[in-house]
Amino acid sequence: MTPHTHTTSTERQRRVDFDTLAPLSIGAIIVAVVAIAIAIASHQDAGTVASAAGAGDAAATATSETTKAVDVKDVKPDFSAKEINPATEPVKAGPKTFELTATERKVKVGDKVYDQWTFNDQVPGPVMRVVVGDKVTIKIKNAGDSKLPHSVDFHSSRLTLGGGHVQVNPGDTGTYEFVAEYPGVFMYHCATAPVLHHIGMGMYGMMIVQPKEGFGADMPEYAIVQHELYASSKGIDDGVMDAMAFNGIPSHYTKMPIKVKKDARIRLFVLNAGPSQVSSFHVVGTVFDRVYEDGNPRNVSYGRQALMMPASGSGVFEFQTVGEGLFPFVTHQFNHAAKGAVGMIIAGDGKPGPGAIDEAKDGHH
Ligand SMILES: [Cu+2]
Repeated sequence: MTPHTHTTSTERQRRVDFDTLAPLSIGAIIVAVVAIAIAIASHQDAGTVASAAGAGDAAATATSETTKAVDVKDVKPDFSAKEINPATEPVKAGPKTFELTATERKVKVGDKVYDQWTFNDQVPGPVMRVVVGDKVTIKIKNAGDSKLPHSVDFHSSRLTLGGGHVQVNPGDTGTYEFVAEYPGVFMYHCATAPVLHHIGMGMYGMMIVQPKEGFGADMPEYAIVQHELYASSKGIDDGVMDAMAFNGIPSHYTKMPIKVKKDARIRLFVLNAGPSQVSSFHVVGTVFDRVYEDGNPRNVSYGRQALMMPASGSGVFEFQTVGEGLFPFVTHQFNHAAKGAVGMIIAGDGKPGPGAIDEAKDGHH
């Protein structure tokens, strides 16, 4: 950092805040943040299972039996969890068709193997984006090697059971249509009984329904789904999660941060898929200029620090990352952040920079 001869109180505050970080490279800062998150998480995880495999069979029979933990070395995953690029962009109005394939897989997530039920082999399922008034066609396929029927309930629809009346057996397909009538950020999820287990195993995702006039000024947009990861059927029943995540992998965006320009204005679409916990979404180092509760611009509020999102609740968050530096995003229920519901936005070079503070001093702000 450039030495300053005169410092405003704001600037001093900022320099004090980052004094301990200043000598570190950005890489070291990220490593430190990750290390802190992991340290807290592993402290809290002490005594829990080493592997999460085995939830599937138990959940399939809808019993409350605790499945035995299996050492990760003994479980061969079908694949590693997909790293989800959170970037999303506006779409044009018009009919849209989405194909979802339900699968039941063993997925390596971090250093554990979870039994997961998925849409398109990813948890959360794909982000779908439409415009108010669009006719939406959903085509569901259930993989031939599935053991269970699956289905999809769209909260953005006004269909019976949200579309969950179409139950699809292994190897079969199903289809239905609806018109997206309300703008917002909506959950979709498997609606096959027991629904708690089908969601707890990973069958959910986000549909963004744009207002006809759009969400507002052009800015980078990112879609983030907060959710729980469970290691056993009993864990799902009792709401005792093994880990928490944004977009599938605990703490993933602390290792693969979202990078934006300095002073960036950005828009986040955030959904709490649950199935059983609430989210208190917050971005460290900023104040939300505007929040659209449930993603509907008519539910606007200003100057927010956090939004309470119930299970299946959501929000659109607009804010500025002032200057350069690190802007972690969390659920401010910090025991959940410690379990992996934490990510990182890096503005500019990631070092705490003069940014808008210098501009303010020069009278350009
Ligand atoms: Cu299902």
